[in-house]
Amino acid sequence: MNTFTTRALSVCTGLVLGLSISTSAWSAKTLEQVMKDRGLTEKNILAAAKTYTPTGGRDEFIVFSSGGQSGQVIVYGVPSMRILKYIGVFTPEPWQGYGFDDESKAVLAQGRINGKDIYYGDTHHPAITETDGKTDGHYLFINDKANPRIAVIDLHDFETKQIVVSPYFKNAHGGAYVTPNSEYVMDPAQYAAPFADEFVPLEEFNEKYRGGLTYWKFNKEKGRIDESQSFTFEMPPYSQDLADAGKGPSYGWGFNNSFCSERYVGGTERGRPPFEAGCSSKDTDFMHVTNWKKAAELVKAGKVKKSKGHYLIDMKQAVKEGLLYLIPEPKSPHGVDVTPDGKYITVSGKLDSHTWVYSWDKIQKAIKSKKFEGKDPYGIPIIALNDALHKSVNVGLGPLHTQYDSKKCVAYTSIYVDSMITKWDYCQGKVLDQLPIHYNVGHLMTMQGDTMDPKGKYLVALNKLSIDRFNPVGPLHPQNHQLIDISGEKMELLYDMPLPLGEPHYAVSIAADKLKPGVRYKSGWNSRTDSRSPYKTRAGREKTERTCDAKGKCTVHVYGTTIRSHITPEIIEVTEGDTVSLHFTNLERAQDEVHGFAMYGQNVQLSIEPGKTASSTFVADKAGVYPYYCTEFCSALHLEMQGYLLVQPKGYKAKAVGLKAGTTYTEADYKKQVETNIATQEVIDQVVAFITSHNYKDFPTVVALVEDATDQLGFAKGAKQKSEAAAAKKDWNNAMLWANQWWQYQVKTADLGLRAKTYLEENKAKKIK
Ligand code: K7E
Ligand code: CUA
Repeated sequence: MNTFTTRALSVCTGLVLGLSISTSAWSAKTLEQVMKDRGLTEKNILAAAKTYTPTGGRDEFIVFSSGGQSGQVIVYGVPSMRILKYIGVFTPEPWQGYGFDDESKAVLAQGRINGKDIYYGDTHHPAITETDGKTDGHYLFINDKANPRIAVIDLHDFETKQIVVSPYFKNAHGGAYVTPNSEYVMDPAQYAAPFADEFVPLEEFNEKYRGGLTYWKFNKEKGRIDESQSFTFEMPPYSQDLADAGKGPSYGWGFNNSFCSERYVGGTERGRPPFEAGCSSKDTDFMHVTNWKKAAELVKAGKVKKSKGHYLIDMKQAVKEGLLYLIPEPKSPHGVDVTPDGKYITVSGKLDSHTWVYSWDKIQKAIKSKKFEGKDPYGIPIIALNDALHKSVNVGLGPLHTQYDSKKCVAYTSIYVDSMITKWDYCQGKVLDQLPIHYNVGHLMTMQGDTMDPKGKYLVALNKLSIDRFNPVGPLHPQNHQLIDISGEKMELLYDMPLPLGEPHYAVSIAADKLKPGVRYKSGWNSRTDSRSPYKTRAGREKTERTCDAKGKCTVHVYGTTIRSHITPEIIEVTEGDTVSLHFTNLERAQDEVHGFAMYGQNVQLSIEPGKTASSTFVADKAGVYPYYCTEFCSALHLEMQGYLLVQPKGYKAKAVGLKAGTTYTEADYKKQVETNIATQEVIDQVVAFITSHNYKDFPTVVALVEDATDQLGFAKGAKQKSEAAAAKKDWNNAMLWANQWWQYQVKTADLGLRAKTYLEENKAKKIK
């Protein structure tokens, strides 16, 4: 057996042995024994069978959950409840290099408030783009409540591409909700504040503080929000809350609720009762009904004025043009949800036990016949409750949010105070089933349950408290997402998933097969702007350029590359005080061959996915030695993927001695290495013969591996030539080192080849010759 296979086998057997020792005792047990040992019931086993996903298995649905105070998005699968990714959105996230590379810093900078960097977000409501009211899986939006912002995430690479800031609001809870063709993203304000960025005393609350609702225009082709075509409705200083867009018969309209329509301003310091008393004294608040389609036409016709660069529809204009109406809704509501057919709108009052079902048909009739019960203090017409209500259903104490089933008329409402899910019929107005939840459920989510195309099957309860559900980890508990089977008459609880990252308010789901994310970028890609990076670097074209301005300020641009297993350049020399701008292009084409780039003491951490170009700029303000390395275990010689930034003191002169390695090599060393390489080549040839004698082209995974292996073998050839050239000059040191490099590429080739061979064997590839 030659050196290579011996080494490769020793690695493999180690893995296999470890596994077999630990599983042999387990696998000998029968199912009954395991159930007895772990105290599992038959119901538990059934739940496990419904959620367990064997190794290599995939989920039917993908969930995008808000990451709450983490300012991120959490991605997981249903029914396995396995977490797949955290997406950095409003908060720097080092694994993805988000907020560390120049490209993503530019995205975060779009979210500055009054010029100040904001390093976190309070994400609440994600929304997937829709086409004809159905989730299409192209983009995801999420809002930041604390700082009134909306982010755009591209689902082709799961990266945040854009952040927009409201020019008027001082926070915004109710975004993001999309209109049926993602024409607009709805984003209502929450706590009223002056639209101007100036001090206004609370005594002038009624006159100068305002609420509102923004319709952000989304450009589907560009995949970006177009701020210049977005418009905002000025609204009374009620605390506008969640929103939803009309669909089907209610297409063109939007709905959002509000609380504290009492317009109470608090002030326990001034001897007044607290907010919670003053904001819940009336029996009803107001649902706001807006006509976005007509508003968009007015914008297009140039009939809406711009203020702070955005179109602003003031209340006077909205009333005059028939764009804004109010309808009483149950006390302190939380959630407004349009039914999949667009005929009804459900609203729950947190302090009521009823969910109210409004009829779009009735609302429309009242608007058309101008039948109003009066006006609010700002002159907005109010439609009487009786002229809008279809049913009011007693669903339980503290109802919050509603989602829909694939079955007609079936809805699910989260019941906060009673800690349960109520399944009910919104056409007939009757309760069908109730299931206890642990504990205090906030939002709930059925599969695609907020679209015109709900899939039923599963429901996830997003609970506010987890108390005793998991192993204790200190006073700050994980959140709990509970998976529920809703395929039958009765709801069945299947699984508890702890989420250790912020309060995940809301989540949206999509059938997994609708998502088509890529595995690599076009070569030299700036993933944040979706265009070729000006710093794209090809193999062999790496360079370092230093330019100085008239004042003697110098900038060093490093155009580098990464590929298994080296960073080019390996030595970077700059002078103290230089601005250093590193640009690395990952030359890999292979799936999952990401290289990281971290450097001592400079806050540099890049994640360079195949094809990506990522940059980092900093001032080398202190002379010293700064090692850098790759942070992804990308290959056997990953640890050797390293280099040095040498920051030389001003006026430094190198003493004329060459670089010296600790070891020198002889002709015998060189010959021994060449022998190994020849033996390794035989293994490669055998593997190649196996692959090419099978129908490997029918397996895209194998085709990609073969492509990568071919690349590596090409590099091996280059190193071999250098080795032979050095040997011809009897430069045994370099001959041996290049021969070793040649072997490194062979090892990578063989590794890929063996992976391809195993894949073909496991997937029963056919012999073709
Ligand atoms: Cu927590 Cu939608 Cu912000 Cu309800 S929200 S629970
Ligand atoms: Cu590249 Cu480790």
